[in-house]
Amino acid sequence: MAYDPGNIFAKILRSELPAYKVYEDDRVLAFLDIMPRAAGHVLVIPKAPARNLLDVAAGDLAAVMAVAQHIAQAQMQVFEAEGITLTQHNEKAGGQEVFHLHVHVIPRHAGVELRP
Ligand code: IU
Repeated sequence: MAYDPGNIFAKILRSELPAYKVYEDDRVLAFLDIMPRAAGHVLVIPKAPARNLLDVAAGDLAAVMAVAQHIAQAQMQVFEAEGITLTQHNEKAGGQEVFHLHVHVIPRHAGVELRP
């Protein structure tokens, strides 16, 4: 499937829409999810266009995952998390709603369910 540059995260990358950024480098942006499934829910995205896991360049995927690891380590401290959940959806049938690759990094606490 083709990449649509009109997607919401592409607009955030172009600063056409605001986001609460928590990390940025030349290849990756991380920001708070607007509808967090738990406090501190972060989305990590490549700056290069990629629809999802199926078309992302390997180097961009590696950069995204390295940042996801750093975010997870920070969440363990900042939110006193007891665990971290990563999720990543691909295509509509796979649960994807925004068609720019993103990895959800979600702090978890024992016995606390994710918000819907
Ligand atoms: P999904 O993996 O494509 O299903 O997740 C999309 C996420 O993008 C979802 O958690 C939304 O809350 C989030 N999001 C956002 O952070 N900002 C937005 O403007 C929109 C969606 I639209």
